[in-house]
Amino acid sequence: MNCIQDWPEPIVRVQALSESGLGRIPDRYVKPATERPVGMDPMGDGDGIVDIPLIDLAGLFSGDPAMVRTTMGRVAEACQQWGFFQAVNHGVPPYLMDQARHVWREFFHLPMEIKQEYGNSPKTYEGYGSRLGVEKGAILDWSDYYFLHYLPHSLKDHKKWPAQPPHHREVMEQYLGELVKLGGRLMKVLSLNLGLKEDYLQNAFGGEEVGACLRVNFYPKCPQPELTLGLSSHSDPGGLTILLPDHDVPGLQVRKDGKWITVKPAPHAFIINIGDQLQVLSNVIYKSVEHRVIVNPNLERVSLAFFYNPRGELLIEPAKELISPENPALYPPMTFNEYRLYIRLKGPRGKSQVESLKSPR
Ligand SMILES: O=C(O)CCC(=O)C(=O)O
Repeated sequence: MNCIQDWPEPIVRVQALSESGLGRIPDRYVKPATERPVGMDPMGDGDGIVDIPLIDLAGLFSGDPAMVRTTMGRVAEACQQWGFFQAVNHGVPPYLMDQARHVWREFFHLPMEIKQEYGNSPKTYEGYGSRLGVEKGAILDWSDYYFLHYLPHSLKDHKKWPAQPPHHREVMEQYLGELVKLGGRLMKVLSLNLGLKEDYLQNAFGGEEVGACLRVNFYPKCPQPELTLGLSSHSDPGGLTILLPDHDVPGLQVRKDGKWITVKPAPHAFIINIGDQLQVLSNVIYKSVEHRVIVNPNLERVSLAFFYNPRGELLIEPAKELISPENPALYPPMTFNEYRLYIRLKGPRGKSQVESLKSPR
């Protein structure tokens, strides 16, 4: 799928840089002045007034039609106005969320030679990585990550998942199984909220065999957080993202009306956001929104981003039911495999791809 076979430069692990105790970050990580996180709010305390919506999903499963309607309404509003929300009472057991984060933190603290066995290449991105994009000389982000496939079954390969710490694969199988269920439930809510049949989006994504993958982000402590980013601004290229943040360490910032808002994670909440493929399918009723991650001088941070995506070879285009002479389709059909080549080659670049493909109204 991707013609690039290898990284353009030797890979440097950001964690190793951080642990070397350096006082200044190398120039490779210094962002241009316009991209630096001015007015940082590393603990998400801010003015405490603005945050993304927090939605209690228990209402969806309550059996009470009024509660179901109210909750669906809140989800619809969040998808249209924010492209982001936090969800509590989502059905995934809290102990499993904690275990999943814990086994990954343990993985990143294994000796480097064990982690290097899983070193990735830009061909598939699977494994242990330290950069997105293959442009020689690019300014890099202050993070390492691990990427793996869960669905479709043909792409899942346990040999590419860490074998350590013990129980890692077992915990992740259980966790990812739960997230696929949650993703499926949310697809129904999002479809109905668009006035589509309940199974519309699920079918558009491939039915039983959607694409599902995980990127675990590890943001080491950074001696000069004001000069860099853990992850540059981007919208997610896929369908729906279900993020397990680090509950103790805020870092995710969402762009709203030109301002960056630091999300304050609620206990055992997931942060859910719309990706570009849902912006396309909904013909921009739902919006994918730019977000980025700031880093911290005293605390490392771990987050698990689960991507519920269309299967790679399916054509994605605006739903016919949402198109009319007054609302023409804003996007041409494109497979997700073709679509995601952009971020895989260029790295995170705000909303440039989804905006450049949109036809002017
Ligand atoms: O670490 C985070 O909070 C966000 C991660 C993210 O945006 C991503 O992995 O795409």
